[in-house]
Amino acid sequence: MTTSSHALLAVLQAHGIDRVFLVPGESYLGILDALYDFPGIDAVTCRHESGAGFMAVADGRLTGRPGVALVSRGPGATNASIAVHTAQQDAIPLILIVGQVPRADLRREAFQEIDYQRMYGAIAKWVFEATDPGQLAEAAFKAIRIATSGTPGPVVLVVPEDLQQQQVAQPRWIARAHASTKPGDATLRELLRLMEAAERPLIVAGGGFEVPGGREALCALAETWHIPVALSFRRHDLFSNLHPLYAGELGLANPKNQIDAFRESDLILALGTRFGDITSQEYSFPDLPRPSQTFVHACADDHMVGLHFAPDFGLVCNPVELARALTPAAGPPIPQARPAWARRLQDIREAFTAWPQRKAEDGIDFAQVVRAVRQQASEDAIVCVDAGTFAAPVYRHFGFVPPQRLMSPLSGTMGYGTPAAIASQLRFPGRQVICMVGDGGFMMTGNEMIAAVERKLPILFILANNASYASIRIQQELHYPGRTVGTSLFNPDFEKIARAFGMQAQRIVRPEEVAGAVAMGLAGGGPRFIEVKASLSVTLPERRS
Ligand SMILES: Cc1ncc(C[n+]2csc(CCOP(=O)(O)OP(=O)(O)O)c2C)c(N)n1
Repeated sequence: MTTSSHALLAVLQAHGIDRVFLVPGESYLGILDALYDFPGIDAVTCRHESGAGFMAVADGRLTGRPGVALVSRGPGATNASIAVHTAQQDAIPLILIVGQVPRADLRREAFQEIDYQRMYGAIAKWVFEATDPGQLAEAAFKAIRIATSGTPGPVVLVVPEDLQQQQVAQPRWIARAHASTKPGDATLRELLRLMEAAERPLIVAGGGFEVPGGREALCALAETWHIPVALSFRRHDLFSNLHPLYAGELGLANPKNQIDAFRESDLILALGTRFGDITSQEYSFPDLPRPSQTFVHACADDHMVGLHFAPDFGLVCNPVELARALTPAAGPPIPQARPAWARRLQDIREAFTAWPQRKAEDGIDFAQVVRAVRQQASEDAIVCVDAGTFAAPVYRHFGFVPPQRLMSPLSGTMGYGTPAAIASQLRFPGRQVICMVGDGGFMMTGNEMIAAVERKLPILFILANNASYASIRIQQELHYPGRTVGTSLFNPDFEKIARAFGMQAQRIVRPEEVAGAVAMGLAGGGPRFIEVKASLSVTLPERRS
């Protein structure tokens, strides 16, 4: 016999979960107490449930296992909801464990009670409120299965406080990996025939390749067939951005000539991607509902295959296995027109991603900082970015080369960057972790930075201080020129804040200081902080006079 909370944690641990992120609460004291007996599970204490949730989302992304966050009922659960939404949008496995009022008080509008089924119903893959202590181990098992299968995503386990410490049988729930799925031989032959014939094929690859061996399989497929690769929204780190076959990311700011060129493709292999609204340029590429190209859509989630675009081949399968099955050992014949096609897409991408040469009068052009980071980052650096216009050069110009990683929220949420950096460095203590964050986003979850000091994590935090919610200010200037409201920021002394946290900190105001500051910041030895007086004007649209 064991307690119900021990049973729950034992199932999580048996599935490789070795870290949880939490803000404690009286509603889950029983689970916390059981955690005391699991020294193999690192409990990371956070300062806000959004921080705990974001760390769990980042950890889930890096491990492929569910990230786990534990939060209290009511206020804790509502604070954590931003991470549930992010996990859903980003397709990241997440388990959020929420304490709950005792069963006797359920649905009586008790203190801090919420009906989580209703609250999380629209954003979680599964919400389960236990009514019996014997259910916890099974619920943990199902949570892992559901969070990691199909399109990965968030699940919420709700545990009333009175059933957390009851005696139950030892758990026997162990998930075995499912046999991998790939199309039958006849379909594979047909696909190979299409790939041999296509003059202007294009691979659009997505998060399905974010698994061990996925990047290698994608690269081998592209190189063997000499097919250009476009990556889905913010999946820059799946394929070398410097590779001649890299055609670019389908994101928020593609130039028209690039999308026009993509339209000229005669075969699209959409592999491991949901092909959602941003990747599809608001459902305008390819043509909807019937693409003009031969359209192959392969995704592990049957709900996603053909959801927006009617494919000629809709394949519910493991995209990595498919890529391997479509990569013959001997190089296949390549149509003559293909090298010129690949070269054309490469030229467009190179022109678009060339570093800008701008002159800023009111501070440092943050693109310069990103460039210095690019030049000095290690080959396996993990770059964590928050939401904001400061991050635009990261997406457009950085040029990620695996195993470098880009940790950035597909959901576009502010507040992700700092917690993601903590989780990344905890997961990979030997890798360089760099966090870039705006003054807006930093004030949302920057408090989590204290964990870097506590645990001596050598993260480099770079804050772009433009005294503005500039992303929104830009939109205001575009749509309501000269009428800005609510987007100017009155800021504290960030350098002093970082020092007060116990970090080495530096403020830079001149372009000449950038390279040296980044070098110092990457020197290691503990967390370091650079506040950049960032130009606002270079990011704003030109005023029409
Ligand atoms: C949690 C959250 N709230 C609001 C927004 C809307 N939003 C997107 S970017 C942005 C401004 C970001 O400001 P800052 O962090 O200073 O970066 P900047 O754009 O100035 O570079 C806002 C308010 C959001 N994406 N996420």
